[in-house]
Amino acid sequence: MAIKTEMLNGIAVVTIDNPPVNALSHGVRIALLDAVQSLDADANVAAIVVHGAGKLFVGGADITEFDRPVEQPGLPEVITAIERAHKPWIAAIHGVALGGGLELALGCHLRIAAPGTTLGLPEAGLGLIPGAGGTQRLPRLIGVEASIPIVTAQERVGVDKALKLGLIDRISTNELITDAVAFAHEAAGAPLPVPASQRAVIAPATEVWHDAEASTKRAAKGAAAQLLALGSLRFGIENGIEAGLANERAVFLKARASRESAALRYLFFAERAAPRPQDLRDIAPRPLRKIGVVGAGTMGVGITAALRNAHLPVVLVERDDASLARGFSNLEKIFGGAAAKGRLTQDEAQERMAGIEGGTDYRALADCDLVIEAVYEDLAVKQAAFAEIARVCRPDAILATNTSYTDPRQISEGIADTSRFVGMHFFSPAHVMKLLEIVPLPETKPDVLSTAFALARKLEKLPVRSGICDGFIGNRILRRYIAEAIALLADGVSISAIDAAMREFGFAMGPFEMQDMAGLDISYMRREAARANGQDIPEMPGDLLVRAGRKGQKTGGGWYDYAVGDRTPRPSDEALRVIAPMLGTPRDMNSREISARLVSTMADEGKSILSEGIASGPEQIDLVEVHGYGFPRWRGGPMFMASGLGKQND
Ligand code: T1G
Repeated sequence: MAIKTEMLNGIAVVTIDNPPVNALSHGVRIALLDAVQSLDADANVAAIVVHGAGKLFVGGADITEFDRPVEQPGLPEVITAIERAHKPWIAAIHGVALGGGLELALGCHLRIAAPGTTLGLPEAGLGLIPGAGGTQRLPRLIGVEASIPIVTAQERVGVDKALKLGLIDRISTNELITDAVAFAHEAAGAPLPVPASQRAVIAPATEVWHDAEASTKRAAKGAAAQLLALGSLRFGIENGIEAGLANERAVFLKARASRESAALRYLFFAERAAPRPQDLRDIAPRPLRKIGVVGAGTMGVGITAALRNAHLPVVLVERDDASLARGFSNLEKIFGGAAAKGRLTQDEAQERMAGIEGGTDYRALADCDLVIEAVYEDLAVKQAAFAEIARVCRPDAILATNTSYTDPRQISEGIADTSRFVGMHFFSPAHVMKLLEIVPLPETKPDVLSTAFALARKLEKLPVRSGICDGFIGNRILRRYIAEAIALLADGVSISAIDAAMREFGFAMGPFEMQDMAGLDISYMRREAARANGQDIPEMPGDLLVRAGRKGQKTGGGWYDYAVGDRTPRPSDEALRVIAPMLGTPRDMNSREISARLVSTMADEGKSILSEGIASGPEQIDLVEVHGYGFPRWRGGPMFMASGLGKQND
């Protein structure tokens, strides 16, 4: 049953019970509307408390319904019925009240929340706007300026701020339902509060709207929903509640059918499925009590910080004291920085460091359950590290290599039992980036793989399984993307036009700016090593640039020139001179044509990755692109775009 009602001496307590997040599905809406009508007519009912079963109030409308036409009654109808009831409805909120959940609470006459509750309108994150009164009731309850960040930037509000704003009327001090029933008794004996929708609201000065529009546009980076939500809020303030509600619903329904919303809902579900692959759900992971990290360079430090943020004890091993000391100093900077920003208390920062046992003797790894090798990306160095690691670790310890493209089969060659071996490609900075490519060997045991995914969950990472190929999923697509950008140069399109087109598409930077930031010499050295190994790798403009000493930002110039201490890319005559033999006759190409060509190239490589079984589904590739390579989230990813999903609505 989606809701149940029980009587507590004259107060009807309505419990929404629709696991896992009490989403306001069609069944819940029907039951709620029935309850409003029947409880209003029941002479024994003085007031009503509505709350959510389980760990939260209501997580929102039911997103799984959004690919189908709206089934009546819609949420606005339910909320309006509550608001027009003759008896007071009190929302008793705990955990979260999000989206339609907060809108439901706004339709109630009063709101009481348990400590620790957060309230928000995250619809824009799904390419939507609040569609059941959120952009209209909220400003009439807490004012326009306080509403803007909640409606457009998905700002979550805690109970203290909510009380101060007037978003809630009380904070529960004991047991939430007991306090809510007492509150309901008080309300039953008093005149009905003026519903939020009927309250007067002061229109802000015009510059408030202009400033909000400018900042929302900047933050949206090309996505539409945030600005639509702001527009809906403003329309209702300037045209009154009835027109405002009607306009909001119309804008919501259009957004609900948009390609942007289809893309963001696609990612929402893909992100939640990724950490629990179907084929591993019944395979128990091994216990992880202590993790070893070998290498205290950038990656080893980032991985150690991520492990400590998950409260896992770490043994950090380096080859010598100086390198180890550098690693510890960098870890102190990470946690000290988090404490300075208030993300950690000083005690938490100290606890992070206290959980790291440092050493230069591999024998310190002896009782680790899993060891992550994070030494220099060189096959011989990695193999040497594993020779030591395998010698000192327990035979049941899982051995993992952090590698961004080296074949884990080669890295594990010297190990007797490779069934316990797995590749784990962390993205730098490893304590910040959520993406983790997990690369099993053919012989990796299922419970080893299940443990790698369990570790990813514990680190709150987004794990994507990759088969073995050069560059796995992300770097393989990146290499193809860069090659196509260089092909555009040969077609005569300019470096800056290509980068500008990809920024306009929604990337933070274009392919050439990005190479200058990463450094051109890393991929150059890989090409040179492959050439030395007899591979036929054609000359590339990047080779010419590196040989001319133009390695990117770090040398003051690569594809672009950079002034000292300034990362602003400036077109470079010197670079053009160096790569002149590889440039085509200058020609124009419009930015949409440039981005279409580069994104379709990414999708083509993705199709090959799928056909080779390197990735299990297109959504895996899109998760890699969105979470590891800056693909604009509101476009869903190259595979989503190539699929044409949601295209019919644009
Ligand atoms: N609808 C349907 N399913 C949902 C859902 C929702 N709103 N929210 C979560 N799920 C599923 C999710 O797919 C997963 O499924 C399971 O619940 C647990 O999710 C009209 C239009 C509420 C903070 O955007 O932020 O209201 O993988 O792992 O970590 O104006 O879920 O187990 O099969 O995230 O405890 C607005 C989205 C909707 C909130 C709980 N609401 N959800 O976090 O669990 S649009 C949102 C969340 C709307 C109105 C508009 C989180 C959570 P499975 P989980 P969690």
